Amino acid sequence: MAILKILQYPDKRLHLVAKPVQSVTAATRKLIGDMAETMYAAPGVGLAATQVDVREQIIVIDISETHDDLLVLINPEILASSGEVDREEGCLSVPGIYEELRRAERITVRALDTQGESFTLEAEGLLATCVQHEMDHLKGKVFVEYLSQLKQSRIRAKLNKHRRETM
Ligand code: K1U
Ligand code: ZN
Repeated sequence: MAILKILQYPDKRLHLVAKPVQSVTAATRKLIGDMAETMYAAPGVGLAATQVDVREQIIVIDISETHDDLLVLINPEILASSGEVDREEGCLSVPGIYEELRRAERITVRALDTQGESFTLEAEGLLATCVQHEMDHLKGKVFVEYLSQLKQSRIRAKLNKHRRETM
């Protein structure tokens, strides 16, 4: 397996829209293994293929503390959602920035697994937030883009300052 480079906001490639996976192959499973390793190493609780510069609808998530509960969603679709909840979000493509966003509290998602089999997942809490955050990445949307223009320009300035200081 390999650790992949995670694109950093405001990289334009984070705004590209991912295409559905036509067939789940050994190459798809290799990419999923690399994405999981990259997510665990970061560390993070989720990663979308868009963040590693691959335009395919693939997400990995593991919200367990023991890193042994990997969820893989290929071509995910939200079938139903209910409620609203405010939760603080972070993003491996926007390091050091945590902001509260309002999203659906519970969702029902249909996706393919690593064998190409369709399954349905009922999610709530952090898992539901994480699935919605990662599905936004597949659509080319980064969580900070829900915030006001003022907040977004402050975030860009903070990231630029941090990058200048660490160059
Ligand atoms: O999409 C990403 O960049 C991953 C992101 C997922 C996420 C977290 C929280 C709310 C919504 C979406 C992260 O993993 S940010 C890092 C993080 O949350 C974390 C890092 C170390 C330990 C536990 C959590
Ligand atoms: Zn993210």
